[in-house]
Amino acid sequence: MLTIHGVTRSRASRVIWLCHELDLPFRQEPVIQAYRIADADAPDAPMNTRSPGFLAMSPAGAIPVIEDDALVLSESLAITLHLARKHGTDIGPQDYAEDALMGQWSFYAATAIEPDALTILMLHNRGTLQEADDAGLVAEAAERLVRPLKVVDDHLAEHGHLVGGRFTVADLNMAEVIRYAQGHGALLEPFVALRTWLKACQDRPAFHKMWQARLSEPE
Ligand SMILES: N[C@@H](CCC(=O)N[C@@H](CS)C(=O)NCC(=O)O)C(=O)O
Repeated sequence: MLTIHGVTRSRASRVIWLCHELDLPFRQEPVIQAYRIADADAPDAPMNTRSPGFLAMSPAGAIPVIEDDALVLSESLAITLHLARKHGTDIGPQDYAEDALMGQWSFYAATAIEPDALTILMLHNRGTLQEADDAGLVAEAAERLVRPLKVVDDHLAEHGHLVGGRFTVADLNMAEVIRYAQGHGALLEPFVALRTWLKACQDRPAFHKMWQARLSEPE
């Protein structure tokens, strides 16, 4: 059976959402981020991203990681693309061109959107703006995001989805990355097609199932 290493309050959420979309059974090992534990190196610390046992499997020391038979795979978007390719019906690529486009949108999410969206998650969404510097960083991140979000919004306004006119792993990957910036209402406000699409993605039963599991984990 597929094993997912990583708590749901992490980028493992992407993999778990996809597994629910695919009705794919999995076992979850709740490896937690080291920075969320007071003493990650203590002998009684829970399995975390600095635990020797975890590092032996995945030296990059980050979650999620999957074990899929003999394959050990890290990088959340590589994992979702792999699983969609392997198990996907409509959610995965139907030909090489779709495969390429799903990769294109996923890498765009990871490189053009995720770093600044994470800044917004960390400094804006959590209401931890403590210093004027933080407000400045959020404003700069939001300004940089306008261009890539417009690219996504324009595409969605014309096509409804990112690839193939249907919900695919590309939408899932992009929606999970844009979710980090979702708390910044003013940033997303002009992008009507994007907001409509994001709501539809997050209305999916498989997303809800993942989200409930996420909420049931300690913060
Ligand atoms: N690009 C990687 C990033 C993985 C990553 O940074 N994961 C975070 C949790 S969401 C983590 O494991 N951090 C470990 C730590 O800081 O100790 C991916 O998409 O999987």
